[in-house]
Amino acid sequence: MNDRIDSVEVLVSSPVRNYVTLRLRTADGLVGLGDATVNGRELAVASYLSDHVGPLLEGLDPGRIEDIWQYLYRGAYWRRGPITMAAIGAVDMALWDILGRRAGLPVYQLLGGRVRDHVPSYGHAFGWEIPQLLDAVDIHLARGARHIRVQSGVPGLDKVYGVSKDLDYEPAGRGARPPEERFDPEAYVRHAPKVLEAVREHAGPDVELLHDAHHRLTPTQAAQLGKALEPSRLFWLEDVTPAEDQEALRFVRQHTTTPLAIGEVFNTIWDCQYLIENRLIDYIRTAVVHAGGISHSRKIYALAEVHGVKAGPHGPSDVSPIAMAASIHMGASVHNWGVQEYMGYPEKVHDAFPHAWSYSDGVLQPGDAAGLGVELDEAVLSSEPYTTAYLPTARRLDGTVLDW
Ligand code: KDG
Ligand code: MG
Repeated sequence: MNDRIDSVEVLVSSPVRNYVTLRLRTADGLVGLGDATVNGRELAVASYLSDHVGPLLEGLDPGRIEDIWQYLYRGAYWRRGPITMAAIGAVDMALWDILGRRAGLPVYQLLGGRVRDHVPSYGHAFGWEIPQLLDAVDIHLARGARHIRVQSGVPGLDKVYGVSKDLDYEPAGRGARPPEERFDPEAYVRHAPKVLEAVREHAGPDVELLHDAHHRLTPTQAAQLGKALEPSRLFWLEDVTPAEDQEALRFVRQHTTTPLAIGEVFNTIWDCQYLIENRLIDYIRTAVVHAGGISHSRKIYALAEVHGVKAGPHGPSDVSPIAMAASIHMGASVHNWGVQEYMGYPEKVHDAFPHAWSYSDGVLQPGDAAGLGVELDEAVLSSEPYTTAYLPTARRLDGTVLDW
């Protein structure tokens, strides 16, 4: 029996951007860290952890990882959803961290050991106009990237998902109300093929190109776009339609061979099950923090493996370096792995969460520190207080609400 959990702390702060961090301590002095960040809903998860989960953890055996997962999932009665599953995810990450620290082994070793020499990753290249985008692609190519996500502006629109006027892209806007964007799906569907064609022409045939449609097309528009992008031979086209309309992907599948990736807004295996079992996607995008942690993500990836679907976890800067660590440890040890999204972080975020994992030349390494290999520099972590920030909302040009 392992020593008991005797301290549960929820740290809400904003080193450059908002993060929610869970820290567990055991009576024999071990620490476990978990990420609980849900962009724009941080305080909801913080309360769920502080008010409803933390008190239940005190006195429990941290070695009973699966039992605690089941206890927090089934014992809550009300289940699933981004807030609940991020809270459970943070606890799960922290418990695997404690187990690794106790065993003196990196988490990937506890998960069965390495299956690859490095974890392939992709970063974000964006540009308002095509020449600017091609310059951004060149930067990624120069650093050895083999996978690059490309996003551009759309003529006639002043804001588009994934494109910012400066180098760092943080979609959440500070303030009491979400920023609002206007979007024209039809103009986007007309323009995107020209962009991807220009990038493929510029970058050559070998680099893997990814593109994110970000939930806002109809099934027919998604099918049209997928077909129009076939000459550009994408590695994946992401979130072509709102992920809850799962039958829509069957229609899209019938019209295009462009590989499809969906799932960053999913938070349990039951959200993913239909798409995976019917092979309506090629990559499942759940993030370890949002999908119940390492224990549950492993089950999602195992189901995906049976049906020829690969993992392509969500990894923007709103997934903290702790969750990034957990994802990289899984990327090192899960066979059916596609690619890890790695948007990168501002330097201060790396400083707030000193980590053993590393990025270079387009690939990630988990490092061999015990556990997840992440520590906290509390002075940096708490140097900026949390302030409300919301992801944008979107409307069509006529004012109709649209998925952002
Ligand atoms: O907080 C929301 C972002 O994580 C999301 O918009 C980023 O779609 C995204 C991606 O693929 O990284
Ligand atoms: Mg996305």
